[in-house]
Amino acid sequence: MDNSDLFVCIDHIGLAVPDMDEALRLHVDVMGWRLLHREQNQEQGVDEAMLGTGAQGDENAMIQLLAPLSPESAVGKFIEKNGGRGGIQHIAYRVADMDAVDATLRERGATLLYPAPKSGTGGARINFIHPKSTGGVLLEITEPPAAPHH
Ligand code: MC0
Repeated sequence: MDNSDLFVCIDHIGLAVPDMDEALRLHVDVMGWRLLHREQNQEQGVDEAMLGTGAQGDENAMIQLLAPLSPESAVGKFIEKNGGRGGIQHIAYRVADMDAVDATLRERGATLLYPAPKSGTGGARINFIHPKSTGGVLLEITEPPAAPHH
């Protein structure tokens, strides 16, 4: 794959939040972001809210609020390690062809977490690159469903 075909844009920034209601008050009522989508993803152990702003064109990055469904979930552990506070849990890069990008990244030595993509927001196909192989930032790769949710 050519490098220019690898990532389309930054799809979203995932913020771990200890309390979803409080986080929505801050981001929607104070900051003026719009709620685009709500979902619970049991497999990932998250209650999530996708937020958009401005014209929210196709390649505008979104904010994803992630509240843990249990303390043992990835987001629950992240918050615990962070002294009970929220923070940037991951950055998600959008791709158009998950299978091709997955294969290219593996060829180049990246450590993908899942052997095959799992289900993400609105039916997206997602995988992650472990923070230990990215200089400390958890990276998500996401291929949105054919009809995006915003
Ligand atoms: C852990 N570490 C992180 C991190 N989580 N560093 C940066 N960002 C994070 N989010 C660091 C720890 O501080 C520790 O560093 C080391 O990684 C521990 O790695 P580990 O032993 O493998 O352990 P865990 O248990 O902390 O797990 C980390 C791991 C996990 C990335 C494997 O969070 C995971 O499986 N994440 C993928 C799934 C996920 O995050 N789901 C939630 C979003 P030291 O230096 O102390 O060793 S779901 C989502 O986003 C969906 C719905 C969507 O967008 O569609």
